[in-house]
Amino acid sequence: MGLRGSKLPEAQVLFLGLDNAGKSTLLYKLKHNACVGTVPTIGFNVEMFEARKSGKNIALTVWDVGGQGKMREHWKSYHQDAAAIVFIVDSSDKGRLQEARRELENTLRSEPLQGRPLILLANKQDVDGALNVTEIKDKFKMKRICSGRDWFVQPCSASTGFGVEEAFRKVVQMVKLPESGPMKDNIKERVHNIKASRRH
Ligand code: G3D
Ligand code: MG
Repeated sequence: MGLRGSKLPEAQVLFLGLDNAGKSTLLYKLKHNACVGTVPTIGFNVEMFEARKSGKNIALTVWDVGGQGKMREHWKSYHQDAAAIVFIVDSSDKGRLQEARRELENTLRSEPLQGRPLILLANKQDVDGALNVTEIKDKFKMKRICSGRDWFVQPCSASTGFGVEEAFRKVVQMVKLPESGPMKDNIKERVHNIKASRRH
């Protein structure tokens, strides 16, 4: 079952990337078409989306997992269930591109994520001097690090909305639905457990 008890075929999508890349801004732009003021994510944000794939309605649960301290111990379980990875890059922050690339490479090495599609979002395209898609592909050595999986680089701006719809459509197109319909894992229960463990 999904967050709202949906019986639709469901897949989980992970938003990853360095802090300040724009993950939370993008999540809320997608969900509410609004620019909400974000604060650094402590823990996680999660939203449910419905979409159409191959003529069927599906549900996507999108996890925007904060990078801080205690949450890291939960990352493995997010990797286990992720049907697609969306890695968000601040294309205007040249000083942190190498750090972002290393983070992406580490993510792609994770055993449960082998073969899962990757959509890399070259975010903050509205900022003067932001690297374009060709430059990002080159800097991240995408062909080399993504061999063995489907991948795509989409330019976008979570602030202005440029490229955001296209990014979502690409995720829907590339995500692989789990074979046996709704996930066994009860997401509501997992959210509850994670919240409970954060209180301790
Ligand atoms: P994170 O969730 O990846 O850590 P946030 O990142 O979504 O919290 O965004 C970090 C900062 O980047 C926010 O600015 C946010 O407004 C800004 N941002 C996100 N996407 C874009 C974009 O496409 N263009 C521009 N120009 N800014 C963006 P503040 O100032 O609130 O810290
Ligand atoms: Mg955040």
